[in-house]
Order: sequence, then structure tokens, then C-alpha cells
Amino acid sequence: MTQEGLEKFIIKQGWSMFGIVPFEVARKNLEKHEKVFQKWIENGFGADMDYLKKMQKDRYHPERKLADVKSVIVLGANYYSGDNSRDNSEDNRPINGPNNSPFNCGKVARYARGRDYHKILKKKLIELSDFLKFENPQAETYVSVDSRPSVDRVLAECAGLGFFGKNTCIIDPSRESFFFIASVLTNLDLKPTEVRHMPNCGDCQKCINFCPTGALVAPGVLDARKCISYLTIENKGGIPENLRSKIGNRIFGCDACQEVCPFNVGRAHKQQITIDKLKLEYGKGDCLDLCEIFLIKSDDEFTKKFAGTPLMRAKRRGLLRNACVVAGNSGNTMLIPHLEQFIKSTSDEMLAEHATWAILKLKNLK
Ligand code: B12
Ligand code: SF4
Ligand code: SF4
Repeated sequence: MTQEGLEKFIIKQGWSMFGIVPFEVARKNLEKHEKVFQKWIENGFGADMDYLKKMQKDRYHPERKLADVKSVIVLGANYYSGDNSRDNSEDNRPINGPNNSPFNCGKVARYARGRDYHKILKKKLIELSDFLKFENPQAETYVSVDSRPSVDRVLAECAGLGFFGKNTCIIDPSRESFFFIASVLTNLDLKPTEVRHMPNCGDCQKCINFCPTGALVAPGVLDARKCISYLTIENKGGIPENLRSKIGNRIFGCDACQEVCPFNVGRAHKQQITIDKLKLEYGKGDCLDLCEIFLIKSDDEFTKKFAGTPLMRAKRRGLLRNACVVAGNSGNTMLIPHLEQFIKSTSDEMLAEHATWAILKLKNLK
């Protein structure tokens, strides 16, 4: 297999960027970052994401997954789908919903607007792995995107896809930071891609200053317990009352620390989504109608509506909880009867408490 052949295959698959790094280089970085991770967990910044701690050894020691690993191919897939009226960083403003219905729309973070990237990208990784095996019958591989044990950002940094910003995201200085990261470990001795010179954030602090909940507690350090992305997606319980107003109209995930980043402003929209299924039209788009969410009566109904999209991760209970918070923040008193009806229909105390909070907030009693 020629390097050119491999690169052509990757480009044809639609990846926006890629890099190849010798495992030995990655190993040293992983060693350093394992200590950072350890401290992060000890500080409680990982919130309830116990799976991260459980997977620690497998994540930071890829040789446990592929004993003879020699190279790592790291791939990036852009997911930025352009801006519209709902994409602004003053997210406490109420916004119109579909068909211009007044102020009843919850904003979905950009990464979750299309089809579930785990499935789409994993399929591509398997094709890439098959290609390597076809060209080199002795090839062995281990593929990963997000949920498998892998430290995606550290691998991306090592392979030259970008640098760690103070918002903790990997930023490609010649593009932006709205891209997914995936990787293939292989026992093949591949030629590394050129080392790119990377800038850093310099004196900028915008992400830290603009984070609605103060979750970036120091440059490059995120406290997930305060992060809207964690609170609206991974968190299985209630949302602390003192943070609810700060969530604004974000019903699933948060992009604020990327939206304000000078590496993205005025540049991200120039990027294309090159893997079709990541486009808005293959998922639920940028906005969820709150009234529709309140009417989802069962987990089956929820699955029918959201199967195949990243929104499944919050489950029906999580999305209803988030919808209550966004309703409370909307300023739209027309949502009060929907919330009252919802309280009558639910036996879930946590949800009823969030809906009650929303009603009081809309009546200016909170
Ligand atoms: C757990 C997790 C979360 C958690 C915790 C986030 C976090 N920052 O750790 C929550 C649920 C909050 C989350 C949110 C999001 N996530 Co997430 N998440 C993950 C996951 C599964 C693990 C991340 C991890 O290992 N964290 C451990 C901590 C210690 O690492 P860290 O916060 O990144 O910190 C690093 C830097 O700060 C750096 N560092 C250390 N000291 C210093 C000092 C300075 C000055 C600097 C600059 C850096 C620096 O070292 C640390 C790593 O060792 C990865 C996928 C994976 N398998 O790796 C996706 C991943 C990181 N998430 C991703 C995305 C897209 C998001 C969201 C944008 C989604 C959204 N819109 O809501 C937000 C972004 C929020 C943010 N600012 O990070 C992408 C990021 C792509 C990219 N270009 O960076 C990943 C890689 C998934 C993927 N495969 O594409 N996520
Ligand atoms: S995702 Fe939102 S809440 Fe989390 S650190 Fe970034 S700006 Fe703050
Ligand atoms: S907003 Fe500024 S400090 Fe934050 S990641 Fe972007 S360049 Fe770095």
C-alpha cells in the first residue's frame, strides 16, 4: 500500500482532515495526559461520568487494545452546519420555533443536529480498516470514535489535527474547532504526516469569560458539574436550580465556548460538512418544539421520534427535564398551560419539580 493510496482513500471517504502519528510519540503524550486526567477526576470535575474512570487504563494505554500498535491514524469530520437566527451567543433570549410559533424552541448544539455520528463515522472507520487489511493482509486494527476507550483529543493533538484551546477543544488553526475526532490504531508502520506548527490561545480568555455557567474554572480545565453540555446530556438527575436560568434556550448541549472563539468566528461557516449524513436534514435539526416534547408520553414514542440521532443520549426523561428549563427561561407565558398539563400527566417527581419551577419563573415568582 502506498501512502498516496491511503491518503486518497481517506479523502474519498469524506473526512475533513487526518494525521498519522507513530504510536511511540502518542504514548509519551498519553502518559503525560493520564496524570492531568487523574487530577481532574480527583477534583470531582468528571461529575457522575464514572465510565471515564472505569475506562482509564484502556483509554490511556491503547496497547491494551492492540498489543502490537505502531501507528495511529486520527481523523476529523466537520459538523458545522452554518448559522441561522437561533445561533447566537446571547442565549437567554427567547426564540421563535418552527412555522414561526412564538418562543417555544429549544436550541440543539451543532454536533447533534444530524444523524448519530457514532454510527456514521464507525462505518467509515470499518471501511478504512478493511482497506488497510486488503492492502496488507498482516494488518491489525482497532477503531474508535467517542464512546470506545480512547482519548480522542490527545490523539488528535499528537497527530497534528489541532491544539488544545483554553475551552479544552481541539482547534485546527487553519479551519475551526467544530469537528468530530475518530481514530484507527494499527500494527502497520505508517509514514507519519508532517508535523504542523501550532499556535496557542495567547492572552485570549473569551471562552472562559463567556461560558454562561463559569464551567471553565481555569484555562483548559472544565468542571463538568457546571457545564451545560454535561447538565443537559450526560446528567441523569435534576439540574441544580442556581444553574437553570443560565442554560437559556439550550435544550441539548452547548456551543458557547466555541461560538465566541476567534479561531471560529467568521471562519467556521466557510467549512463544509463532507459526510452527508451529518447534515441537519438527516437529523432533527437545530430546534426542538417544546410543546411537542411535552406531549411525548412514553419511551417508545420518544424512540420513534429520535431513533438514529444523538438526542437519544439524554433519554425521554432528560429531554423533558431540559424542555422544562428552557420553557421557564423562554419568557413565553403561553407555555404555562402546557407545563400544567404536563405536571398532571407525570408521576416523576424530578420532572414535576422542574415544570413547577418553570411555571413560577414564567410568572416572575422565581
Ligand atoms: C467526557 C466528554 C465530555 C464531557 C466533559 C468535557 C471535557 N472537556 O472533558 C462533556 C459532557 C461536558 C462534554 C462536552 C462536549 N463535548 Co465531549 N467528550 C467527552 C469525551 C468522552 C472524553 C473527554 C475527556 O477525556 N475529558 C477528560 C479531561 C481531563 O480532558 P479535557 O477536558 O479535554 O482537558 C484537556 C485539556 O484541557 C488539556 N489541558 C490540560 N491542561 C491545560 C492547560 C491549558 C492552558 C490548555 C489550553 C489545555 C490544557 O489536557 C486535558 C486532557 O488531558 C470525549 C471523547 C473521547 N473518547 O475522548 C468527547 C469529546 C471531547 N467531546 C466532543 C464534543 C464535540 C463536545 C461538545 C462540543 C458537545 C456540545 N456541543 O455540547 C462539548 C464541548 C464542551 C467542552 N468545552 O469540552 C468532541 C470534541 C472535538 C474537538 N474538536 O475538540 C470529543 C472528542 C468527541 C469526538 N470524538 O468527537 N464532553
Ligand atoms: S459547553 Fe457551554 S457550559 Fe460547557 S464549558 Fe463550554 S460554554 Fe461553558
Ligand atoms: S476563545 Fe480564546 S482562549 Fe478560548 S479557546 Fe478560543 S482562542 Fe483560546
